[in-house]
Amino acid sequence: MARKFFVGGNWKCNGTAEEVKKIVTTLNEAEVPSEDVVEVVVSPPFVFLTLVKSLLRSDFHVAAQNCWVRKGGAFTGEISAEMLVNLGIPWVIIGHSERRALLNESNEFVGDKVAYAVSQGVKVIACIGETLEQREPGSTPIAEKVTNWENVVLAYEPVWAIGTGKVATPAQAQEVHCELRKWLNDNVNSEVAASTRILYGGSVNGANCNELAAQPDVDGFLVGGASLKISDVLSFIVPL
Ligand code: G2H
Repeated sequence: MARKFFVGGNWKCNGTAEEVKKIVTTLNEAEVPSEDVVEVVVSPPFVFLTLVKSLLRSDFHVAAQNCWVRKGGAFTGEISAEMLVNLGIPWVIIGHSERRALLNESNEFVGDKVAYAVSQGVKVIACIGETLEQREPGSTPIAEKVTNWENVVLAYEPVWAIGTGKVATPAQAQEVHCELRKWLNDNVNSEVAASTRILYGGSVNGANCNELAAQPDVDGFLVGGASLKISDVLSFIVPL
C-alpha cells in the first residue's frame, strides 16, 4: 500500500509574529509537489495557530503541539481537542519527548490523549521514543486505546538526536522503523502496519533528508530546528 510522504515542521516554543509570517511567506511561494504526493503540516505555538492558518496556502495544513487529555473545563493553561476542531485546526502533535521529559507525560497519559483527540476528529502525530524497551510500552497504550488508525501518524524520535545535530543514520532509522512496522503488524493488524506512516524526527536538515527519505519504512519527517530556518524550510518537501 502506498503511503503518502509526510513532512511536519515542529516550531516548538519559538518565533515572533513577524518571524512566523516570514516562514509562511516562504512556504506559500514555494513550488512543491502536489498534496497528492506530499502532505505538509506545520506546527506553530498555540498563540500563532490561527494567524498561520489564516495566511498559509490551502494545500498545507496546521497542527497544534499538544492538547488536553479529555474534554476541556477547569484546566488552566490547557487547550482542548474541541477547541482545535472549532478553529479548524486538523492536526495535533502528542507525546513529544520534550513534554514527556520536562512535564512528566507518561505513556498512559499520551495514549489517552491520542485516543481522545482521534475520537474528536483531530488527526494525531504521535511521538514515540528511543530504545525498543521504551518503544514497546510507548506504543502499547496508543495501540490499546486507538481504534481508528487512519488519523494517526507515528513519529519516531530518538532522544539523543533531538536538537543535537546527531542524526540517526539512514540504516539506523530504517531498522527501527521496520521494527515498529512489525510491532504494528503483530500487535494491531497487517492493514494498520502497511498503511500507517512512520516519520523520523531528530536533527533532520536539508543535507540529510534525502538519504533518510530513501529508506523504505521512512514515510516522512518531523523537523524541528531546521523547519525554522528560511534557507532550509523547503528542502524537506522532496518527493521520492
Ligand atoms: C525532534 C525534532 C522535531 P529537531 O524534536 O520534533 O526537532 O529537528 O530540532 O531535532
